[in-house]
Amino acid sequence: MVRTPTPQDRFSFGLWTIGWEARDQFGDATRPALDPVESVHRLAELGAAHITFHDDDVVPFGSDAATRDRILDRLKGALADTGITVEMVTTNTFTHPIFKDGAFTSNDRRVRRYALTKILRNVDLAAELGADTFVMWGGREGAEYDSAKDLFAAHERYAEGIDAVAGYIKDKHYGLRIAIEPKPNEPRGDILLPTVGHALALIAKLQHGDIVGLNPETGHEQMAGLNYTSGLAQALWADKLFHIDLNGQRSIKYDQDLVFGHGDLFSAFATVDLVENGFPSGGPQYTGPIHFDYKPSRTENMDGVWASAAANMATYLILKERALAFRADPEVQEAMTASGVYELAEPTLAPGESVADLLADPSAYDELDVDEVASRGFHFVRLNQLALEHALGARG
Ligand SMILES: [Mn+2]
Repeated sequence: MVRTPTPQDRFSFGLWTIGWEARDQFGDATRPALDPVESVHRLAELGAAHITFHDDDVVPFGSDAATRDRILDRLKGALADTGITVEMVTTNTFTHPIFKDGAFTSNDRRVRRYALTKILRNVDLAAELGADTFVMWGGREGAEYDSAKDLFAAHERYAEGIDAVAGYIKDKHYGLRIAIEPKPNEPRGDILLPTVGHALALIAKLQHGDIVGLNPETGHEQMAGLNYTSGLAQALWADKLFHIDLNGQRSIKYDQDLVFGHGDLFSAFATVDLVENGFPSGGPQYTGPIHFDYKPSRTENMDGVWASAAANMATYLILKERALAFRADPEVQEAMTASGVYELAEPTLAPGESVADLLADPSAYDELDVDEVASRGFHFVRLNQLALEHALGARG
């Protein structure tokens, strides 16, 4: 039996997910536009706790101030009626043709100034609505051709833009942190900050990097053939995992945005294991919203949209139950010990030991029986089979 989600599960959905009209590269919309107010009510009925949105998901691009206020008042009414809160806001700097060569990194300075203004105005809205996180996905920050960009200047402008927003957040004393969302390609041929690692490296050079972290998305890492859970782990290690976007992706191809678990299911189990159980020997753990950034497939009608939203939450709850059982199983703990999983937490040098001490220690090198040490089996396959059997519900 799958438990019914409750707000305590911290599930969150982008309004652009269920609201996607399913227009793609080759075909027209297959579904009608969805009123954000209806989305809030339906998500509340399904047991979600939060929504997130791009500015343009709620207020159409170019709306005048009176229209904007009227639309936002309706949304606030729905939030008050349901108890749903806004945990994250992000800015659309990719749909309108003005952004066709990027926002912060467009070759046209007028576009960069327009984009920065659009984002700063949206930061004000995010703060007003009580969001904790301001996501930046630079979907158009890139190029199709290597000759098109001065890539040194592009990184300078990208950093300048993020620092300008972070500095504004600090000046205004907003309770917001910025989370960069990496993606390797699509819609641009190549996108700047293509992976978690690239984004972490840029953050390290920022003036206001202390309030800038990551929003890694399952499919975005997997599109590059990378391990999503490993990306989350490095972001946690760096104290930079500010937000997550969960979905499904079946290997290296276009961005599928499937339901969570409908891509690489065993990888999804590992992701939930990390989020819910943390690292085997402790350390930082993700405690933020469980946010889904998926697209209901183009084949679905509105009934299918809501079924797919529920599927994300159901899959997460099933995997959570399995992951908790996996780690609680004494046989698994024994197998992890046999595999040396806990040994890795012990520093390589002893407390107070210097590199000179190590070099003078004959037991570390000259006297070490390397053949004996090399003969150790790590039994990782047995441990992985235990994980698989727990993931499939064949144990506990
Ligand atoms: Mn996303």
